[in-house]
Amino acid sequence: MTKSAFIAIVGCPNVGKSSLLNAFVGKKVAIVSDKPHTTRTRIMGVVTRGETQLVFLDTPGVLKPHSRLGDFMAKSIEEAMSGVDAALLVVEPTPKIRVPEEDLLGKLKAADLPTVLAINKIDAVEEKTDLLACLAAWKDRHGFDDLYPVSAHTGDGLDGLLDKLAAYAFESPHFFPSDATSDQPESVLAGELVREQMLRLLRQEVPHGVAVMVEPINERENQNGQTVLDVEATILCERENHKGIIIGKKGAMLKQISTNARLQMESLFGAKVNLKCWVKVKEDWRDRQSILNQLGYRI
Ligand SMILES: Nc1nc2c(ncn2[C@@H]2O[C@H](COP(=O)(O)OP(=O)(O)OP(=O)(O)O)[C@@H](O)[C@H]2O)c(=O)[nH]1
Ligand SMILES: [Mg+2]
Repeated sequence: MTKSAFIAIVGCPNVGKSSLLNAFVGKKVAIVSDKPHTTRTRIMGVVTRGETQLVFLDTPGVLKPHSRLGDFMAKSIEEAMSGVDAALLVVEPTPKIRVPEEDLLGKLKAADLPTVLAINKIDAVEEKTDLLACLAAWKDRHGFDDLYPVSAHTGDGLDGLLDKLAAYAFESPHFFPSDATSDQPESVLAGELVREQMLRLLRQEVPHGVAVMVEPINERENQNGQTVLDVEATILCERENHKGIIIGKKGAMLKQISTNARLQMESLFGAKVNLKCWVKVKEDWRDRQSILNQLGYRI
């Protein structure tokens, strides 16, 4: 008898939602960076263990929208929270409860959604008493089904958390094949890996103003019989000077971005990748609905 559950992963920016999703799935299906607002769309990650399939919905960190892209990000959190079987609220290992978290708690309560709390990054906590203070601060809030101190980096606590989440599964067909890991097509994952390198290598305002469009990926065999994926990515940025920064001196930055992204793609797709990247300026793309639609930032 097969079982499934849909689980929304919610929380403030940068708390490690996407890192946890990747740790659950065992593969990088969502990009990660040390800058807030890395995730822009709802991304599904799939974990199938025997009869039970868990479908996780990773969401952008809660924020106040400042553009149409921001509106879309906020809506994708709301959408993820409706129609799931449970929510996983991820927080930093500190006793401080932040305003957006208070808002989220209100929404989870209104939706009457069973919620588990994950206190992430416990590997970074030096004093045990700090963690105890954090547990105490959250314990009596909201009526969580359970609280789990975990680390997406070391894997600490994740088995117990997954077992707990699996208990929300109910009798139903599986929604994805048992070997599926994500609902994102390869071209979207490839674009995200390019964006991830920009988040890592460039200063804050530049990567937040970029989007990456990838043509349908062509698969072929080279003369040695190896599978090669041809990936053509166009990086959209908001200003001429940003274009200059992305390309770098004699193209050095763009080369670094594409080499790193290509290596990530090769490990994710298990094939050789031939990646070509172009940079184009499209002012105000974050507020232009037609471009947002093309990029898939629409509900
Ligand atoms: N020490 C430590 N750092 C972590 C852990 N999990 C995530 N991080 C770091 O926290 C930062 C944010 O991680 P993400 O997974 O991108 O966070 P997010 O919540 O998805 O962020 P947004 O998509 O921007 O909302 C990255 O620098 C991660 O490496 C953890 O278990 N321990
Ligand atoms: Mg994220």
